[in-house]
Formats: sequence, C-alpha cells, structure tokens
Amino acid sequence: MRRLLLIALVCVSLAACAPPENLAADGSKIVVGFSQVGAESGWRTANTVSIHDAALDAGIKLRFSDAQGKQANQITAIRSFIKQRVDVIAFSPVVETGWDEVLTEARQAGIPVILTDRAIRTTSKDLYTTFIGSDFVKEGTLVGEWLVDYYASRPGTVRVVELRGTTGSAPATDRAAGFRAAIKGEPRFQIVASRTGDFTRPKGEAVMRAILKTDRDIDVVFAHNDDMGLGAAKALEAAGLQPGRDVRIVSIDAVRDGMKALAEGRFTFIAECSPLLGPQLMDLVNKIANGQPVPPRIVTQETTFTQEQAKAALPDRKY
Ligand code: GYE
Repeated sequence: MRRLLLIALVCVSLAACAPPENLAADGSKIVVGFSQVGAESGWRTANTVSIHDAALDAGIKLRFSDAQGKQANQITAIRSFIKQRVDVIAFSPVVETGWDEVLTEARQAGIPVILTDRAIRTTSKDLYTTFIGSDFVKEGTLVGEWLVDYYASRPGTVRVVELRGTTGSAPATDRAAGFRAAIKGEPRFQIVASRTGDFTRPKGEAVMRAILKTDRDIDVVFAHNDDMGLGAAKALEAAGLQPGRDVRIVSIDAVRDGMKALAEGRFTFIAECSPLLGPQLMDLVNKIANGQPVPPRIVTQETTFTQEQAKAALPDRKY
C-alpha cells in the first residue's frame, strides 16, 4: 500500500509518467486477440499454454480462439477481433495463402497484426507488423544434414519415407524444402513415399500403416513433427518392425513424448522447434500497443538432440 502511494506521488510529481508495462498508451489494459491453429500436436498444446501464461504474467487481456485446423474459422475469428476493436491481433496461420482480404480489413481498422509461429504468403508486406517463429527450412536442413552424416559410414541406398505436415502450411513446405536441399548431392538417399499426416499422431499412424502394406523396405522415416513420428512408430511396431533398429525415425519439435522416444532409442534424432513463444509475443504486443518499434522478424533459438542428448535433457523438459 505504502509502495503504491509512493509510486503515485512520484508519478504526480513528474510531468509525464510512462505507462506501466502492461498498459496501452491511453492507459487502458491491452487486449490481444489470438487465433490458434487448433490442438493437433504436443507442440500446439505447449504453445497454447505458453501464450495463456505469458498473457497472465504480462497483465495483458487475451481473447483466445481455437480454429480447429480450419482457415475459415481463423478468418471468422480475426473479423470478430476487428469488430471488438482489440489493440493487437496475433495469429498462427493454418496455411500460407489466402489472408490478403481479412488482413486488409484489419489494416483499414488500424489494428496491428503479429504473425506467430507460421508465415504467410502475401503480395503486400505491410499487412502485418512482425513475424515471430522458427526457421522451418533450417529445421528440415538440420535433419537432412544429420542423416547424411549418420549414413556416411553406412554404405548403400537409404530409403526414406517422409510424413509431411498440413498441406499448404509453412512448416510442411519449408521443412520438406530444407530436407531436400540437404540430401540433394546424395543420390543414394531416395524419398520412396511422401504423404501428409496433418501433424497428428493418428494420421501419422494411419499413413504409415498404409505405406507398410506395399513397402516394408524402409530405412528412415522423416516425420515433420514428433507426433506423426510417434504414430509411425506404433504402425512399425504393429508390422513387426522395431523403430530405432530396423527403421530410424527422425523428426522435428522435441516435445516431451518425442524426447522420451528418443531417450528410449525408438527415435534416432530430433531437430528442436520451440513452442514457448508466449513471453516474446506478449513483449511484442506491449511494444506495438505503445507505438514502439519492433523488428520485422524474430527467429526462435533452437537446438538438435541425439539419443544421448535427449537422455540428459529429458528430466528438465517442461513440455
Ligand atoms: O512443428 C507441429 C505443429 O507450426 C511449428 O505445428 C508448428 C508446427 C509444429 O502442429 O507439431
């Protein structure tokens, strides 16, 4: 109480008092509308928790909408945020294209937009203020480079099954491209099947089961996320093949279940993709709501994990 009084006195005595961190320039509580992709994976669940927690910590009011994997739902949510006149709109776009119209509406309403986690393709750059998220091309490249290195001492053809993420989404497109760039000079690497598992465990399993019906001669499964890799592991086991010994599963994310599989030897390698975007996102919301400049692109810091590294990291893994 005495501290509050003191702060109030200091504020009154100063000509202009900077607003506390969690308030907009006009002194009101900042409201951010966030449209989430859905709940397709462990990554997504951890991302949603991170965003909720960070909003709470920053004293920012969060209006959260789950699009259940559908772009149409995201467009509806963004229109509703515009109507509510939120201070900032943030969203993680399900797919890359088809945003120009609704983002033009946001711009016309004077509401800044932050892209979170996934990029979009647009002709006009000024439809969003900044983009925070991973370098998906790099993630795919890291997996490909690691495999090239791993097989350097193991001669012969390497038959790869690729389980792709959601068709048209930035991570699926970019991870596929990065991976292909890494194995380009290595003709012995052959992508024998490439199908979408929509970033979910059940679809990863179903697609892998279907592939195994006609082809059991597989060296590597490259899953665009841990969940699809875990689904594939189940399908391989059901077909009498042992993941980690008969087939090497490599993936992206490094969520707890993936790290567990890696530590147990069912997975062979994971490139990390961090879902903990909440604190940085709320910091951006705060700055933008207060008219402060922000960089146009913020790239998430990430690493990679071998089986040994996963064993060491697992006890402290938060998600
Ligand atoms: O890798 C996957 C999720 O966009 C980075 O989406 C995200 C991806 C993540 O479903 O697990």
